[in-house]
Amino acid sequence: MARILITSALPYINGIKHLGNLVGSQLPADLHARYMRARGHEVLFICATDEHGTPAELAAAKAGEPVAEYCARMWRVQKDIADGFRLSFDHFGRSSSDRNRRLTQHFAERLSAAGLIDEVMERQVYSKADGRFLPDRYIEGTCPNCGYEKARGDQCENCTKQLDPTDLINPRSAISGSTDLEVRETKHLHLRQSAMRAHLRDWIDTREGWPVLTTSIARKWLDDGEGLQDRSITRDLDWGIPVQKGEKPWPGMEGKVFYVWFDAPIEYIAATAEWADAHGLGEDGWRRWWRADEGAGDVRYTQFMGKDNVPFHTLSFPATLMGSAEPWKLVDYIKSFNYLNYEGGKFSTSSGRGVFMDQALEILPADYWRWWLLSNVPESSDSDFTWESFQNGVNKDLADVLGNFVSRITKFCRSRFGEALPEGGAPGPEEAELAAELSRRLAEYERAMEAIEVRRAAQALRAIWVAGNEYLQRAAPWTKMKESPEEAAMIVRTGLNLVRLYAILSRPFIPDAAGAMLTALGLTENEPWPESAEAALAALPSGHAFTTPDVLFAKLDDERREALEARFAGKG
Ligand code: B3M
Ligand code: ZN
Repeated sequence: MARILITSALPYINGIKHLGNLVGSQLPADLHARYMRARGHEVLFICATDEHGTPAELAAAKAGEPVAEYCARMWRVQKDIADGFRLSFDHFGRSSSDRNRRLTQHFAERLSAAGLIDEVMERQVYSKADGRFLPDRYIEGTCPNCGYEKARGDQCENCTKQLDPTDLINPRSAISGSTDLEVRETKHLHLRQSAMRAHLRDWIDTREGWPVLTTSIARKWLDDGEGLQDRSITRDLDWGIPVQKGEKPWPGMEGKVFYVWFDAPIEYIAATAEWADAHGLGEDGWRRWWRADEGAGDVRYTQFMGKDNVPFHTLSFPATLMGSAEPWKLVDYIKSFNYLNYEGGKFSTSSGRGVFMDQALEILPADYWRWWLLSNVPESSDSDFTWESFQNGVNKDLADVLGNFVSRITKFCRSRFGEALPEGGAPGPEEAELAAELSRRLAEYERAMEAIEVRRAAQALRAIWVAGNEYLQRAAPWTKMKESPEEAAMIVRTGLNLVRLYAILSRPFIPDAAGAMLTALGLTENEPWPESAEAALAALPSGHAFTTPDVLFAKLDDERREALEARFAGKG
């Protein structure tokens, strides 16, 4: 048994996420957590809302709410939706927690003591109309790199280039639209990432077996030098973690807060502490996951995120941890994802294009989405959500293959033998062949799940479902009832054991349907992972009672699909 720490990138607080956000971090992280738990490992799965920075302030202002109240309310909304999708976080924290404040200020103090923080007089854009500085998203203008006209002060959404507010051409305030801007001096803290460049490069170069998507992004930043310029870790904002050296004031930095990307990843640690607090586990409770000198040496830590978050996790956050000169646990594996598009374009909140997490759950239960999203995850390239593909995945894989199998075998047994596994007969060559195929497929499935190759795992699981259907079709117990009822009984027993096996193997992907299958068989979620396919085919003995479950998956018909297509097409 191993100890496995899993974090998903923290969803930003400013609104409900779309399906692309879900499939780019939280959902595959949940798949991994569920699988590792099923294999008997000690798993800690952590997520939280990312609550600081300009987007939170802007969204709260738009909602007409004080930002603290806005964040508290949106945390609840996001938590309920996460529950709705059955994301099995051990803790869903908040980056505005007191734990995160203390840890963030602690890291700043350590980095300063290590000589890795410079106090720099910066030239920042000040808006006279708004009476304030305009950091990050408070300012918009034309991207100097690609000419996109709605680039924000921190980054161009179009070409992903990281920007400084003063880089923008034709800048304007995102609050008032005012162009009456001037550049003023203001003091900020810079993290000397450049001083850690060689160290970070060594670390990246020695990460074996990391996905190319992850390391190529990290190397690009290292080589360009772009990501490793010394970057400001503070802002002129009200909302955020006050700049302090540990619990002491930081002279000259009064009224400023840490930059959201400085404190957000620290929340992975802080949320673990929040979790320990909530369970009365004390300081050791979280430190054994995060401090190499206090037991975290044998933890395997995996992070999940979209590709745009990779630089912060391969360079900035490790720089914070390494720079502290304390033995913090570094990530062992970063699984990153490409983007999910919507019907050939981008998801868009502003034009109502694409499906958002709350809407999805109103349309169909979580499992339908989980299955399609995970089996089409943008792993090796961007992928595209289309209603047609979704309809196909639901109708073919879930309804025709898995759902149909479960319904056919349970109904047949009930009508011919009653609701218990029938007695008689002994497995023959057909069953041996089935066992051999399943054991090959099972090994494939396990290999893919261990390696977090999500699409491959989904394919292997689908092939396992198909194998059962084909077996049932070949063995045809309905035609054997007359000439050889014993043999028919044995086939039915094998089929009902397949239902059990499918429930156990499918749980990480479709937990609700798997739960319904187990319940129908009078079993609980504690059914162990199969030792072998052969043993699994005979796990439930004759006489074991079951109930016939309701339809597991309903089909999505053309009419409904067309209505949904129209509803989410966006305005214009
Ligand atoms: N909040 C993701 C985003 O909103 C960002 C992730 C933080 S992970 C520490 O793009
Ligand atoms: Zn650009």
